[in-house]
Amino acid sequence: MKNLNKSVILGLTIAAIAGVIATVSLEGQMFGQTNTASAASQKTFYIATVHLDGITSIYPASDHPSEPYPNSTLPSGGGLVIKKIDSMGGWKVRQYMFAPSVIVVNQGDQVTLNFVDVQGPEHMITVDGIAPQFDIHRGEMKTITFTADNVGTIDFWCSMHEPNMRGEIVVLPRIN
Ligand SMILES: [Cu+2]
Repeated sequence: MKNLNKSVILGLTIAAIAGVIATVSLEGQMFGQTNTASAASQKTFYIATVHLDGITSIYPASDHPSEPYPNSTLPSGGGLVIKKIDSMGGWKVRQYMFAPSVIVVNQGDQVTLNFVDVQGPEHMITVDGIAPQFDIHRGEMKTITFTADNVGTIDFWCSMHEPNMRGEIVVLPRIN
């Protein structure tokens, strides 16, 4: 029994010392005393191509009021479209976009962007300074990898759906 107690006390003492060492090590990391390069992480994102559709009719329905066909012009470029009124009086407005459209990483991170074409038969995507224009078709995934070397922003866009199918990668300073 005595021996058991001694070994328990010894075990607790070792655990306490290990705890102190672990705490010191953690504080070292918090105050940036360790190698900052080792703190960079791998970040992976899936960015879908999507479109929002507002669907309505010039005629009232039991659960929806009538909506007149709009007498306005949206920017050209393909990203914002008003479909012609159909024979039943229905019409719709469409907006193409990336989801998500804002990506946040830290300087030094290894970044993987997986672009997935979910909606729209084709898109032509550029990631500024990272990937020259590439096309993607529905059901395809194209992967871009890079290291976020500089603090700032990196734009990406689809040239088939201007001016609004755009996104931004925000590279924040690394805080260790
Ligand atoms: Cu597009």
